[in-house]
Amino acid sequence: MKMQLNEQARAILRGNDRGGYTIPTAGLYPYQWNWDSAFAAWGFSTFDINRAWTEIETLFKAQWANGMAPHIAFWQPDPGYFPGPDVWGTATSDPQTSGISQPPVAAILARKIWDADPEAGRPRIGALYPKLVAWHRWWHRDRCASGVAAITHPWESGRDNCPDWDPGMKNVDGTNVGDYTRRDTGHVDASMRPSKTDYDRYLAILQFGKACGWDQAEITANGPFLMADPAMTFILIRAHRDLAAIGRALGEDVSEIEGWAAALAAGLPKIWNSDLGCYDARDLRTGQFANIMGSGAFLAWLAGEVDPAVEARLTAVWDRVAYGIPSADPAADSFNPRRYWRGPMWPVVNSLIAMGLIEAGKSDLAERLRRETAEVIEKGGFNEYFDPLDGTPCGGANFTWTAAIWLTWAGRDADGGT
Ligand code: 9WN
Repeated sequence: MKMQLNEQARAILRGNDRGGYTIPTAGLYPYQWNWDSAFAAWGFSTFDINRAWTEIETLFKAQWANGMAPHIAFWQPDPGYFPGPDVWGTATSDPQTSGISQPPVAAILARKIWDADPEAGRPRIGALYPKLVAWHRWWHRDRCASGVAAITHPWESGRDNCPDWDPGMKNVDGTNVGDYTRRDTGHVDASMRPSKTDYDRYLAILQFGKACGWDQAEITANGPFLMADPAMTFILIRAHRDLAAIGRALGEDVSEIEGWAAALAAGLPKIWNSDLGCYDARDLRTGQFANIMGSGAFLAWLAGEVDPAVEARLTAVWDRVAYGIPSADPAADSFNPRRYWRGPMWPVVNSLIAMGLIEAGKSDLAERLRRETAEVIEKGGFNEYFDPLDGTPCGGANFTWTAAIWLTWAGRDADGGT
């Protein structure tokens, strides 16, 4: 069965390959998405290292002059997705892109890909390095002024519909966005997707960015939504550290990157929610915390920021489900086990949490997470995400990042073998 699933996972990556970039899944997501592509590259690295590097190189062909690597690159027209390039209306042309970014996992995974074949990777990482540095500098300058990493749109977080964003979203006026036709609910059941009110607000935030010509200073100062994201902060701390390690190995001066990582780590008290006893999302306009434990808080391991008391609280949340890690605490009123990001478990997020667990020496927890993730895939297939209570596969099928993390992590034996 293992060999068959390995084969199937490779076939999904090949099948979603559109020539230099990989779509997340046909129909629902027909373009190149930023963090999906980094995971795709990691998956390809298990059987085609050249194709792995190409994936990241293609992503960075869409990089903006200000350093931002956009969340979507619209390489070819596709009427099956909304909002498409014209709705975003950015100044980019080849390719057109969205106007926000997504979690910067590229440096974390590029380092792993380089480790897999140092000789083949040397020229590829050498050429990518300045682009990664420019993107990380953009994060530091345009998203981290508060001390921690902020997002200007829920889609920027990658965990789009989490209850984490509810405090910020409730203050976004979505009543004047005009008529539009959603496409997502034509591909998957509406009960698994965000509500119409959410979509109106997503569009209102987008329209603000478009109206100011995607002026980053204007968006962060006056945009309708600005929230501190613990997950983004942990990912970025870890990504800065990995980028610094890459730079060091290339003989570069990495003091600027080390400074970014240290500044973020020093900023963490800003998102410490003492009532909840863990790091939490926070509305930077009002100061309000989201008061929710979920996969974002679990990513603290990735940055080495979990003490025993926090670990106990996090594992209590995990113990409330059969298949971890839930994107939101099942004890919270907002919990919904199947609606996108409001409770389901995402194998791809689990893979990042496990990376942190392994480095923290928590191999038993890491192995539990790997087994639970492998089990839902073995039973349900390579879906976008899963119900954490009963393991039901949800969202899109034949999903690139689920196939990728099967090959790199979930489908491997505890000792890392295939
Ligand atoms: C908006 C592609 C992307 C993921 C995100 C996930 C979902 C898009 C959408 O799909 O977001 O970016 O239209 O719902 O939330 O994490 O990158 O897989």
